Amino acid sequence: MLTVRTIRSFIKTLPSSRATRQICEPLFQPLHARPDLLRTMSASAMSQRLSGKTILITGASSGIGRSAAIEFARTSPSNLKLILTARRLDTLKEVASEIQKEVGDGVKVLPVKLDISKADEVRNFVGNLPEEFKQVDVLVNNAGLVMGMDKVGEIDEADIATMFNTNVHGLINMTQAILPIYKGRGSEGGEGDIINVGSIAGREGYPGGSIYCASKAAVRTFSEAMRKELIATRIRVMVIDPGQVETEFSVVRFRGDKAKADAVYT
Ligand code: 8X3
Repeated sequence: MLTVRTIRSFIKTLPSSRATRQICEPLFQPLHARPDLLRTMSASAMSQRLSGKTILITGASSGIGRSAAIEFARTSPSNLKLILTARRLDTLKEVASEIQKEVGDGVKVLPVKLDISKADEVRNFVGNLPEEFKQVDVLVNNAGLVMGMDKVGEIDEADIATMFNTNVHGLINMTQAILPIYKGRGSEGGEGDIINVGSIAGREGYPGGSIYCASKAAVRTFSEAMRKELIATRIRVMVIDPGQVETEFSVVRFRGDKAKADAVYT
């Protein structure tokens, strides 16, 4: 039998030239010493696992949502469906054509105008999807926002409603809209992935961020409870808690004041 040991013994019999060493040595390095190889192996495993899947990303017109859409497309460029939602349809269409330009027709992109803070829009969302996009496999609950830096006692009621309606109610409503699809799949109580975008702010509150922090804490505990409810199924619930990421997040927080927003990241 051809084993690593026999190959090694054979290599030892070769004249020890620099060229021989250069070719043979990398073959026997432990995997952790070969990040390039590891990257290639895991990229192709990921690509295989994503192949044929339908991925739904909310808040996909900018920031983390947009980048996630592009990365999914790059990872599985030959057989993937992406449903991208956001309030700005024009921007979504730009993201869609950017993806199509980069990876070609192997990725089918469906841009859908959706304000997840509006319960009725979310309620009608799945029913209005074209048949070929209805079998969602991965839901990325990314849409979320922050308004202002006001301290408790001075926070505008409308801002509280906007943040909770989007970050919490919207995420919960979208999850409830998609779960029946997952539960109807497979023989183990359901199958599918839910990736909720939380925040480091949901783990520790900061002054001027009380409502946003509370909304992200809600995402975290909602997800924890749901994960326990679904533990016996093949429905996986994940939460990602990013820290500061330079996106339109702060521009929205400061109501369009770009200078103030930029100052957050410097
Ligand atoms: C955003 C994190 O710290 O900018 O989710 O509020 S932070």
